[in-house]
Amino acid sequence: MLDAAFDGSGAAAWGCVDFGRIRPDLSTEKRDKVEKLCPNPRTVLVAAFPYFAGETAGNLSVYARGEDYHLVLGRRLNTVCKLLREHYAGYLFVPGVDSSPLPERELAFMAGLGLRGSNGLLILPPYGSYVFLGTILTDAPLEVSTFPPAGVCISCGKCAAACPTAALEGAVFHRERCLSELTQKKGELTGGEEALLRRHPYIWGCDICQTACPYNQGAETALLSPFLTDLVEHLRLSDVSGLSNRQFKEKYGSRAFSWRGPAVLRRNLQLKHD
Ligand code: B12
Ligand code: SF4
Ligand code: SF4
Repeated sequence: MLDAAFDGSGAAAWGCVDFGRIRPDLSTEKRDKVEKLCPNPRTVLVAAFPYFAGETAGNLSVYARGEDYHLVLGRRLNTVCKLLREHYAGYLFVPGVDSSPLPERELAFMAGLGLRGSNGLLILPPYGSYVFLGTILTDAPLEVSTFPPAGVCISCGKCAAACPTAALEGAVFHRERCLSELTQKKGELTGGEEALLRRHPYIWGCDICQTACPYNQGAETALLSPFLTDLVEHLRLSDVSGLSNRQFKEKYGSRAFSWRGPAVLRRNLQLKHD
């Protein structure tokens, strides 16, 4: 039944984890959020959706070039949930993408999906680490996956060596130094942060530790057309200057790079022009 539900959803792999395994890792705040969504959580389904669209130049990170993955995965997971509700009447099925209180990568690793990359990301050959994760939280006692937990990557160290800010330091991730974080940070940046962004090839997100990874060389492309067509690979200052918030939303509201509004993109683009 579950295979049938995920079949055709655009997921390349999926698995099921007992909620009890992830519960101890959640803060009280996150547990409360989970229980608000689903008062008696029993299992979590986790699925990986490839998004690579090929090697092309641009100043937007690859993950943000197609339609916003929150929208795409949201639609796909809703269809899966609809089928599950018909089959398991009386149970709750709650889809989640990114903004959910669930640690999506850790769930994927527990379900035995792909490999644990030293850059912190889930690698799913032949799609590399270019996969988004989505979850379905439920109070249904679904059969949990019996695959062994995810293995580890070849640990070649190329991601850490390529990272321009030394954000990857063994098992430690310095989030505050990560350029993906800095491009998405609202408000004023420090002089040091500005200097880092000036040298950064992207104005939104960062793919450097992914492009360095051997598993991403010749990665297979996405299975879903919203990640392959109508791409925005590059933004110029003229694309976002002079737009009101409303005009910006109309133009780019369905893009993952729009969630912080136009001011952050303008700031990042202006840094390149200074
Ligand atoms: C906050 C966040 C960020 C922050 C902080 C990232 C971080 N490494 O902590 C910022 C803005 C920097 C970020 C950047 C990116 N993100 Co992000 N992010 C998230 C988000 C919303 C929450 C992550 C979180 O803190 N979870 C709580 C922790 C406790 O759980 P966890 O994520 O499972 O992590 C566990 C382990 O994996 C490990 N761990 C966590 N980080 C790291 C880092 C290293 C180096 C190591 C060794 C271990 C490790 O410790 C945790 C406890 O077991 C998730 C979505 C979600 N709800 O999970 C997406 C998510 C992790 N991000 C994603 C993506 C695609 C990215 C970017 C590639 C986007 C881009 N191109 O710019 C970069 C990659 C940067 C990087 N090398 O990690 C995907 C990852 C898909 C995949 N293949 O793994 C996710 C799952 C979103 C999604 N729905 O697909 N992200
Ligand atoms: S996303 Fe960029 S800045 Fe962040 S860890 Fe990877 S290479 Fe470093
Ligand atoms: S670059 Fe090497 S160490 Fe880093 S995630 Fe890829 S295989 Fe692992």
